Amino acid sequence: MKNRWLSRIAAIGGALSLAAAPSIAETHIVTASGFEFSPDTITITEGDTIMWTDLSGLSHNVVSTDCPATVASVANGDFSSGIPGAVDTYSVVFGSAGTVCYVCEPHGAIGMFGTITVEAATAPVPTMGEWGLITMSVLLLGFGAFQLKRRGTLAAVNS
Ligand SMILES: [Cu+2]
Repeated sequence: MKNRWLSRIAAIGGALSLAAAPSIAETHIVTASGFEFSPDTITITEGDTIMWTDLSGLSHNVVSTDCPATVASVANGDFSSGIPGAVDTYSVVFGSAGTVCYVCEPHGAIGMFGTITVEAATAPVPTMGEWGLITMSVLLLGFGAFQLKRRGTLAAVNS
């Protein structure tokens, strides 16, 4: 009887831990390729990072602008990699859903700009308390499986 309850608790715990499975934040690379960003449009998930690379070779930078980005776009102050060519890589974490536009200041007028679409995360990232609950659920699931296996073994011995 006790084992049956443990098994049920373990099954519920397993289901809870699957339901609360966190989405893993990713880093997406956008390369300054010649006088273009590649890719120049990208869709990411809330919490993801964009890392721009190869900014120093042809003196590029990355500055946020209002959307849509155009050849006339200017910095809006949300983020900036600084003086063109000063850094080779630059990263920004996008924590909220929406559309973000950016431009390379020296080359924006010849079309070097891009757009990032940030989609809402499908599941919230668990808090530390939720991680504890998930850990406990996995342990209960494992214990339940162990109990089921042990009962099966005992039944075989007794028959
Ligand atoms: Cu540039």
